[in-house]
Amino acid sequence: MFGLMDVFLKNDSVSLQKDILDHVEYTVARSRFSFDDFEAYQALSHSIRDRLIERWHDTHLYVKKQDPKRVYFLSLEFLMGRSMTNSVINLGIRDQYADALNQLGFEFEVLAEQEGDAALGNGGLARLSACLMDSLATLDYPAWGYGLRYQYGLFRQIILDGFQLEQPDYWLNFGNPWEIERVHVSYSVKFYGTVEEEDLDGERTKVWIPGETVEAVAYDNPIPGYGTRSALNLRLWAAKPSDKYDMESYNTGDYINAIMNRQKAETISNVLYPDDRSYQGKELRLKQQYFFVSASLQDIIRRFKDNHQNFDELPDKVALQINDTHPALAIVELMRMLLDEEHLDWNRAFEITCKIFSFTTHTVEPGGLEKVPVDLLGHLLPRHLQIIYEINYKFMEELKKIIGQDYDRLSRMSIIEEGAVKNVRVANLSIVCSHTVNGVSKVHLQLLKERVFKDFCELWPQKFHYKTNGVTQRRWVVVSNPNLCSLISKWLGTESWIRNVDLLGGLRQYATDPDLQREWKMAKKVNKLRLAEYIETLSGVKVSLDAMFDVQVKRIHEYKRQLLNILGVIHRFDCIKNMSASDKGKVVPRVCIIGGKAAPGYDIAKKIIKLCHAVADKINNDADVGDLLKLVFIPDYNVSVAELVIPGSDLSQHISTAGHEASGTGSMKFLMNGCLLLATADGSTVEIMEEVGAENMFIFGAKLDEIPALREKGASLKAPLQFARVVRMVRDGYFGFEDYFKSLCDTLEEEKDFYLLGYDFTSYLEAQAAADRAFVDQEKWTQMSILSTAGAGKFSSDRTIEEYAKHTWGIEPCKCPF
Ligand code: 26M
Repeated sequence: MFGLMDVFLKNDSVSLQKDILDHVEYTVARSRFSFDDFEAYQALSHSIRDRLIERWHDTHLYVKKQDPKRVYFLSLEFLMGRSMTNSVINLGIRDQYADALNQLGFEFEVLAEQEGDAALGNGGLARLSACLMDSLATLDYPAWGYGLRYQYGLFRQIILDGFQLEQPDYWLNFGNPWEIERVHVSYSVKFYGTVEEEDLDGERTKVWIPGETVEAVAYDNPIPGYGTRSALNLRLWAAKPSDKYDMESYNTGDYINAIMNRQKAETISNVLYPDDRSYQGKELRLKQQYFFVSASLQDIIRRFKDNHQNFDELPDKVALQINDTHPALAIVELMRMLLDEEHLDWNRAFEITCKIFSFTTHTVEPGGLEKVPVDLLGHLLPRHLQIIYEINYKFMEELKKIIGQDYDRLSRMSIIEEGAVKNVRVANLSIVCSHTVNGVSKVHLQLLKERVFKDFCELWPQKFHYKTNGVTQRRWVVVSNPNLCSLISKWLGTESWIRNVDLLGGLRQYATDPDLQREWKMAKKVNKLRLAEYIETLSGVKVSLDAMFDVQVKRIHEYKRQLLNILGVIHRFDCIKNMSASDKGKVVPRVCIIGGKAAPGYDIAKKIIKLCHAVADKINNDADVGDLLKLVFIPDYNVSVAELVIPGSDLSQHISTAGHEASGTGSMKFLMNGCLLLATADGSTVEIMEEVGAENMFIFGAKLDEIPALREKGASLKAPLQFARVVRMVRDGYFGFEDYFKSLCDTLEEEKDFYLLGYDFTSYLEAQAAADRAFVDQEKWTQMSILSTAGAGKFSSDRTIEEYAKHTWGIEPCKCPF
């Protein structure tokens, strides 16, 4: 007889070595006596994957038996980054693997660099999904993630002569050992066609006769929790041609064309759309959304039906979270399944649906909300459009009873937008059919109430909440900053903070301890060295480790104000150029680092990238300036680049115009890594100030409640002379490309300066000067740095998930006992 422990894979160094060599020979099919780093990475990842699968099976069997209520997290985007280091850390076998590899003559860190970066998402929303999955697994919640398996992830950013070029990210080129293809888990997804009425047992029912069928095949990605055997599943769907329905085309004899047509099916999951409003209303995007939603719901309902017959129990077993409006068709699809396939009556179907769905919005501007042209939706999904109209009709009738004949308000709240082009307002649909709607920070909820969803918040105040975003300390400290990680554990006397991040607060008492300060500075230095080497290889710019590393990395957007940062750098450059030699001695040396992608069609954002390069060219080659100021652009910012950049930063900037960043999560990663924040009181920064204390940050800029009046004043707001001067330098061609930068400079004209760069410039420079003064006093700086990490506890996604679980989903942990 086997004992239970004997059936598990062994994790001692000798077993791991054998295991890796077996995978070299049988999985990678190379000789165990001769294989290179990449082959070693492949073998290693398969060995790790085996251990993931083991836990994942155990979790599934156990959860299936317990049959608790589960949450299904639906998102069109997940930014997972690399999996290998995260997996061995969460499995708790990193040291054993490092050891085994050393014996074989390899180094774990070197092999980890072989892995590509899974970038199936754009930015904040997508990385949040990944962090939430890590927390769900770590906290043993019964949960699944659902998404799309794009063959092309977010474009790779290449910089040529300072201009951004986009290149396809065919990330599956070298295989993906972290996924398991499930050819037998597949569902038919239907599109187009017509709706007809049929008699069913004497009742008239609607029947959708679809015109196209595509197969959705599951690819499973195990998500291991930390310090637990739980491993969750992230199921991503890929589109494949359907064999079932194209008999006819074969029979017509047009064999070649029939084959060619099959290829079209695969385009559905081919490419991730870059975040860009101009892609709204595109048929393929809508097809992606429905494809994803339909496959996921078929899977979820099949699982429910395994051991339940009565759909009234569905809300006790299933919670569906929709990540922004992108998966909102899930609501309509569930209605369709309950009505047309399960034959529930309307009221019962609608009541069940509303108990299941909850909706997170990540948007701050009413104009940014998703719309789908009615014609497009009716063409692609005729039955769904009928259901949407019916939901809206009933909603409007109810609403009239409550608010009377206020037609302006009724038309604002309608799910259908009337006009030259009729649109479905996807957010309105999501609000009407969800039991809970949440924003992603405290001020975001305020914006929802005052601006984005004013009418709905007044109608259903109890429906609206906020869940402040968080990030996982496993990825953002333990994986990416091992030096700081061991330092924290040493001083707290425990590693428990990795699962219970509130313990970080325990660092406060040592913030002025000279020993901790020394070790803290040393850890930062090592990380800065790593970053400096990276910068030098990328751009050839040598940077001094004594300089303050000042970093702004995030998607390029006008509201995020990378331009304010660059103008600040120009100002600093200008000051240094005009300084006496003795004053120069007092300048705090800076390395200004900017990185991020611009959406391919976002012209102004692309000009900001070019400006950054043009300014960098000038500054970095100026002998008067030398090491006092450097500007570098880090190309192709993604999760793995973030893992390198964030730990090596001294200062980080989060400088959106107040009221424009729903939350912001980058700031939280920097905070955990002991970087000081230079920020506006926007999004989650407001809550960071509550935790860390504004005295330990550099806060500047117009406040949220001042913005409307400032915009009103418009042209009468005089931007400071310093601002006019730096803008002039760009305009007059001091950095070249005069014509090209003209439209960028035009956005800063007084009456057009929507994001208030001119107004905020003075206080921005003051905040920068305060950062300089603080940096001179290294003891003070290090203390602030320690206090930043100590105050980061609230911003763990573990806290976020606990809040969702308790208040939104009503789910309990379900922990496998062995
Ligand atoms: C739109 C149209 C076509 C294709 C893609 C899109 C699209 C994709 C992603 C639009 C928006 C997308 O993401 C928005 C986003 O990332 N929002 C950010 O969400 C973070 C997590 O809540 C917040 O911290 C940020 O403040 C918010 O900007």
